[in-house]
Amino acid sequence: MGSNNSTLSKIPNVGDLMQETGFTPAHIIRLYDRFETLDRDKKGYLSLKDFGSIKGLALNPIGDRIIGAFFTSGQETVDFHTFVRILAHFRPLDKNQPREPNTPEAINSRTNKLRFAFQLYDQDKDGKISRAELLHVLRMMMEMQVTEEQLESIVDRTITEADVDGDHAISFDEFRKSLEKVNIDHKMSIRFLR
Ligand SMILES: [Ca+2]
Ligand SMILES: [Ca+2]
Repeated sequence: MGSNNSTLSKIPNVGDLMQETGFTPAHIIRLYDRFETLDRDKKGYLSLKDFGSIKGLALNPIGDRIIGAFFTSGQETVDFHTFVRILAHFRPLDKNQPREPNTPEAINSRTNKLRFAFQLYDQDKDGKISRAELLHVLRMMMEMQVTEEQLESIVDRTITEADVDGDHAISFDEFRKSLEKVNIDHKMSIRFLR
């Protein structure tokens, strides 16, 4: 336990971080080890290059988009707190732990998971997934499995089915409604923590 406690004591505001993300002390210690391993030059932060060594991401067709999510506010480095906050989106929902009233929504709530997934598509951040944005992501995900023609028809069908207000794009609400029955934890099971 001694060495574990000393890991935790190295992390500023670790109590707040655990509360915000729902990670246990054991999770945080594991993530800290992971962070230190990724930070090969011992800079105290991660750069884009450090993410290249995460195998699960290198193999993920939209791995670049997920890595991009760590750098969303335009900064070029990721500190431990940002690292943990982004990863918290991938923590499975706590089905047996109803939210206490008056507490902020958990990072890994269904809505926040969907928001995270939505912004992987919405690259220009205008709040809508355009046909071109959807086409781009699906092309990455499907790679060689379908022809361009099939891909375009999948995209058109997806937009037609999801688009309620008829602007030929998918808003967050439309996105959420179209994924109502999907198990989001399964969709987001990107196992780069192991
Ligand atoms: Ca957009
Ligand atoms: Ca729409």
